[in-house]
Amino acid sequence: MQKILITGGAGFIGSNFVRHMLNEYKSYRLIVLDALTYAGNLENLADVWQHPNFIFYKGNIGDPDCVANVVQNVDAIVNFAAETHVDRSIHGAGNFVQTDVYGTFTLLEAAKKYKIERYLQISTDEVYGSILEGAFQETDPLRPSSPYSASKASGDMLVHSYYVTYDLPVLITRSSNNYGPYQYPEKLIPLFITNALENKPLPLYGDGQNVRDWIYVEDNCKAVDYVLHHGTIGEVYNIGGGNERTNIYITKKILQLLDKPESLITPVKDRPGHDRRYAVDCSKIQALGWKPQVDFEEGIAKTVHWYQDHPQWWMALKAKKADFQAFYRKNYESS
Ligand code: NAD
Ligand code: TDX
Repeated sequence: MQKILITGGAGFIGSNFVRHMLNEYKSYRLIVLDALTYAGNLENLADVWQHPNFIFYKGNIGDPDCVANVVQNVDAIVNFAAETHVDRSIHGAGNFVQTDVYGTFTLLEAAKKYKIERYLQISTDEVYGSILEGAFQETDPLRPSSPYSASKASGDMLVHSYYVTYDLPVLITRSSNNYGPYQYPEKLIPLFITNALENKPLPLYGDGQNVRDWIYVEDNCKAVDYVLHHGTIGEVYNIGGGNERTNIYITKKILQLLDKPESLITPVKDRPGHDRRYAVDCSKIQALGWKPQVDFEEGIAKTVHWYQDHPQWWMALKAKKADFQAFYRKNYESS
């Protein structure tokens, strides 16, 4: 496995994964295919752009000709490309079905035709739905709540079907909430850090008691690398950070790290279908030898500092009317 296609490599986790792989494997060639939607940003790849083992193609994973052109020259595919924001899926699910389901299908067809050595689908803990106590195992049924998680679950099922029907060498990872550098400032942690830096309200949904398990993005990248190289074909691997926190805890932590007042916290109408808690049992990947290394208190402090140190990166994104401001108004100011 020398040439790896990374779809969605201009997004948050994908760009961190590219950096991780170039550092880790000196002989691999990494080919990024990314449609550069509002969430894709070439600035995320600026430091690897000139790397001799890196190539970028702009293109849509739902375009069969474009996908075939790229896939015929690679050994493995890691599919990060997706529409990823739950709130956007609530306002309109079409792009989610198009990319997370049809785009996955297009990649699978090309992987089958060109006899790819490994196809790794990046999925999410959200496909299992909410769990009030305990943690989901990989064999548990999928009960997605949002159009986003339903699209991701559909992608997972297609991937599994290509393994069963065509013997395609697939793997799936389902990780919990990532945080860290280069996350688009619509997600909880970067939105709240950047709003606080701008002395703007932090719009907290509902009672703020929803729980997520946070994983530092580099820990997830190492886990994906681990599964790509050591996972058993046909299997699913949960990836969690072991850091369950309520949203109100995270909000107060960010304000404390930035020395900003709690009066910025602004309760807003709850997200429709808001999952109360996510939790995944990670014993399967831990048995392979992976475990998360970044403790939440350390990771959140590093993340806050990164956003403090890169105002030009996030201010440019938040200044875009069509991509950021129009969605922000629709999602928050109508509530
Ligand atoms: P992101 O929104 O930051 O990036 C997504 C990337 O995919 C962008 O670069 C975008 O341009 C690209 N893209 C979107 N549609 C495309 C298309 N049709 N063709 C080609 N490229 C396209 O997302 P992220 O947070 O980095 O998530 C990456 C993957 O990890 C997704 O599959 C997501 O479901 C999964 N995931 C994310 C998290 C999280 O907390 N962020 C947790 C679990 C799983
Ligand atoms: O403004 C907000 N206010 C708020 O209270 C936002 C954006 C979020 N929240 C809450 C909703 C969730 O309980 O914070 C929590 C985290 O929200 P998001 O950052 O939107 O993440 P989540 O909905 O948990 O989904 C994320 O994790 C799993 C990613 O967006 C997905 O791509 C991933 O699959």
